[in-house]
Amino acid sequence: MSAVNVPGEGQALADAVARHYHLTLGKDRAGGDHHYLYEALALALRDRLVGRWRRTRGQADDSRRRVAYLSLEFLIGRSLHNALLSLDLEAEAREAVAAFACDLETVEAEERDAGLGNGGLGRLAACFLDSCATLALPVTGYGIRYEYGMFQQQLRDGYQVENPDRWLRDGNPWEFEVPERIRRVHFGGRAEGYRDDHGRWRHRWVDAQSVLAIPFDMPVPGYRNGTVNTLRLWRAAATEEFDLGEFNAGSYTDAVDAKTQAEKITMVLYPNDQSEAGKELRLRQQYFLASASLQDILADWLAAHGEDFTGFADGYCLQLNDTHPTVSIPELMRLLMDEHGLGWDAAWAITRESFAYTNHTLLPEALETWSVALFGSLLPRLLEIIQEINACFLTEVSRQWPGDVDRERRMSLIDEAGDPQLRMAYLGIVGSFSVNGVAALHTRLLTRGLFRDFHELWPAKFNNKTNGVTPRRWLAYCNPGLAALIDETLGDGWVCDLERLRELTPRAEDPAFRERFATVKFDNKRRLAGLVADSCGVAFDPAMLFDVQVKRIHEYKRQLLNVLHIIHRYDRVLRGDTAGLAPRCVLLGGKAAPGYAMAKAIIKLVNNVAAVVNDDPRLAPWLRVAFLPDYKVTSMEVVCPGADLSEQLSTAGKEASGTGNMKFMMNGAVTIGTLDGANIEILEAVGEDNFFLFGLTAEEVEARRPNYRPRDVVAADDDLQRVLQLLESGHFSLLEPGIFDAVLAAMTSPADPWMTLADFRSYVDAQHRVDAAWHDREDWLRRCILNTAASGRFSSDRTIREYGRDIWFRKGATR
Ligand code: 26Y
Repeated sequence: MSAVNVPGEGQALADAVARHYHLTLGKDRAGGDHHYLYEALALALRDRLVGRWRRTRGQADDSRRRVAYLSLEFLIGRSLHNALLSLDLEAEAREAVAAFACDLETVEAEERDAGLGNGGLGRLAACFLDSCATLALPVTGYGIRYEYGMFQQQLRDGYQVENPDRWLRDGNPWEFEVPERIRRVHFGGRAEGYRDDHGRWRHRWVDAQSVLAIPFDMPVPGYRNGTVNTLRLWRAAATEEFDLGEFNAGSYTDAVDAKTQAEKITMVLYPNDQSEAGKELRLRQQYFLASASLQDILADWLAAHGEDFTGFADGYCLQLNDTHPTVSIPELMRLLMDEHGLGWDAAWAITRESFAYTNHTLLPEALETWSVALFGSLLPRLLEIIQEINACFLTEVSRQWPGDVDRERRMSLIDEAGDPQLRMAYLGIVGSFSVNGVAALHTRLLTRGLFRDFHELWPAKFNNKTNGVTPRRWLAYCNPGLAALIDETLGDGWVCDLERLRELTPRAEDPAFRERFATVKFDNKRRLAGLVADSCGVAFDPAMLFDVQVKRIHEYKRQLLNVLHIIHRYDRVLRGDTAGLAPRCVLLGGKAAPGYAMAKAIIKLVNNVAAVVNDDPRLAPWLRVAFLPDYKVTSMEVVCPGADLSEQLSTAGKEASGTGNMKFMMNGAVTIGTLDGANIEILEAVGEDNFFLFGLTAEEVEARRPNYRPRDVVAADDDLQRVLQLLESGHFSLLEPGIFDAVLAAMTSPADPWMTLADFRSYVDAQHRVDAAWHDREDWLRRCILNTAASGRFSSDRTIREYGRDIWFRKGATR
């Protein structure tokens, strides 16, 4: 990571910042406004990216397959430091802003997070773009430029309150509008058949309303390699002639109304992580992204190859980030057939060989379905195409399994039980040449469960791509202390070759190295304690164990298990049973979907427990608890370097992969977790001695489910009884009796899908092992170092290489 400073570069950057500050923004120094300084620095860096961007486009190799990564979410966070790191200009930028009597951190704090995603899936897309650019792969991200990103979370009396996130209010210096590539997207109307001039039977979409799609490009810089890729985000706007037509007809207000209707499409990100809403506007967003992006891709194809689409699938791979953009499959069919005159078979062969689909969840409530009636009224021509795809597909099924009507019903793209529904995941499978899960267990569960029939039909289509995270943001940038220590120990080069962290393994035995690692961790804990003090008003002592769980709030992630353990600890201290306890600061954070009552109750519970614990002086030496408000990408950049213990508590078989787990590991936290998602691979990489494992396995969970009796579990466990008693007695809800009744009822119900109480004992025992391990400081440090050393596999560079090798650039394609 060592800075290779080009002579004069520092002065050039300082001049550029001053020029933008004074000339582009028209400010003088007297104002001392940090925001303008941020903008000036961003513009100066952007200038340096633009030439590389042009060169990257110019060097596009036509013999190489290009990839479009289609995603409704890109959770990119801040861009300034990422640009600095990529361009290797941090020291120069520090000097440039010092001329304004400002430090770089203050300037960076002026940037708002681009919160264009909910959680894991959206952040994964952002990490992938970083790896693609760093590996110089021709990958373009396509997404939506939401006017309002993920809501801002506030806590009022311990309850979550949502505030709109107008992240673009002060402008976005990183984006370029590209008006010459505006597209037109249609909704409504009807499909009709007609005979064309050559007497061929064709289809067209008539009487539709159209909306403009305006692209905004964000640069995606590779790490010190001169590559700059593109993230193209679409904004919706009303068509001019629509406006004008209404205006001439004298109905100005109707014209304004049409404009707001059109713009509504890209107004707001749906904050429902993993729970299907079935809202028409959401379908509009999906189709808007699909149609605009495919038109954009086809325009490039046409410019290079004309109307000959024979090689299209060799030229492009279209990667679907979950089912959200899967309407792209029938849309490509429509464009090829209706707009470009291809026949069904040719269009289908191209489509099927172009798309690849990634599944990110096993939760039934997150599997997208669309009412056939709604879909047909909004996208009538696409419904026809899907029905045709389904008819052909079911013929294939019946050829394979003659007479197996039950299988046909199971596999149909349309669920006919009740109000007919389109099964988007099945459409994704049928219309793609590759289907992947995001961790080994997840892929296995998919092929044995949800997608079993499809796996039997096309076993070769299915593959696993275990997730990863970008070591640029999640180590080099967020943990400069550790990065410097690694630089000094291994030399540079590890940031793009993360397996080299393995070379740290023998250093775990070196007391001097352990001490330096400890110093870095302590500094990071101080920084995290500062964040907690500022945003929660709770004092965390960096000498105590920092125990952290940050992620979306969801029952399957079992923040409740964490709370039960906190209450158990509280109870022990009050009973004077402190033998062997490690003094802990427990931090939780995350957003609940606004309509998810149980998740919101869990937030309130954490806050109430925190209030009781923190107010009791007897607990001060043993336990502090805080809930970090408005958890986002930028928070994680401070949280993961400062954690000692990473809580990964999902019910086995429910978390597809997890990626927060990888960020903590990379930064030298030890995991306490279940055998779920990528935890399993983390455990394999680091070894059982360096991972606190607990809980039922996925198989055990399913075996236990039919005769699960939480009351028996409680009866057999004194600690759990006391914990539940404290909850039931209203000890944590004195002012609002009964507010946790629903939480208690859910946990103690035999139908509890998450089986929280089933894992309580095993979890508490694992926590005791954590305490014991903490007391042997040298041993603990050894574990931390070994976690970082074993984290190389979880670089998204490795993941992206695998996507490249097996999916995007696969040789001798069975495609
Ligand atoms: C249909 C809609 C309501 C919906 C919106 C967002 C459905 C799902 C989602 C988000 C899913 C998601 O974030 N899944 C996560 O993907 C990560 C990246 O692969 C995984 O690490 C994580 O385990 C999984 O929960």
